[in-house]
Amino acid sequence: MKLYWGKHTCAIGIHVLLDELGAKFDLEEVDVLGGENKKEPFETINPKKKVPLLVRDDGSKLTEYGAIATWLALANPDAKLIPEGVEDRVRMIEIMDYAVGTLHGQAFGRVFMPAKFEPKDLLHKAGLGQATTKAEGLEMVKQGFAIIDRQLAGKPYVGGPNFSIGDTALFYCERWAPQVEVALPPNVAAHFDRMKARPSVRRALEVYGEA
Ligand SMILES: N[C@@H](CCC(=O)N[C@@H](CS)C(=O)NCC(=O)O)C(=O)O
Repeated sequence: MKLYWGKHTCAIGIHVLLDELGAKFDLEEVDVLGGENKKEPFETINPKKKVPLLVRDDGSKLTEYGAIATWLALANPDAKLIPEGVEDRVRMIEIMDYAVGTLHGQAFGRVFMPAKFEPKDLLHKAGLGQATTKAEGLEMVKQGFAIIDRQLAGKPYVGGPNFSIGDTALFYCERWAPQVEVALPPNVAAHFDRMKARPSVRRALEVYGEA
């Protein structure tokens, strides 16, 4: 398998899962900050122009965080990366979807790439565009973590007692919080510490230059 990744990106969560599984995988770095994802050859490799992209051993490509994580879990059932109980499972999916779609896609997206969320007319003309969008994004980041904090009350991992694929989605969002100077609320901060104590996370952070 080959994982296309970028230094500051959510691909780190998939890296953690591959490591947890003891999978053999190659890494192909894409300079996302430098815009390499929007140029050839990557834009032909993944027309979505995003990482993570997982190329599986049969050569097929898989995109979207939740799909890649779910496939890794289903293809390796012994690792039990999806909670078994129905309630734990749906709670895990609830947080994973929220982390990927809202916290990442909507909130951090506004902070890191405000131009993508702006009407290209009035705000720009008034010189208010990026600052307004970033401030809105930061507020959404704080609200998002506050919601997850309540959902994490009394449980160590997003799916209950055990680590699962959903934890890696929350982890990659937690990793961005210090970069935007947002303090994590207590249950989320404890989850982040728990994640950073995992050998798989420590090894991934080394690759991402943050150990
Ligand atoms: N919906 C995608 C989102 C992936 C995504 O937004 N990746 C970011 C890095 S964290 C990216 O490649 N961004 C490049 C860009 O938007 O130009 C998923 O779930 O995998």
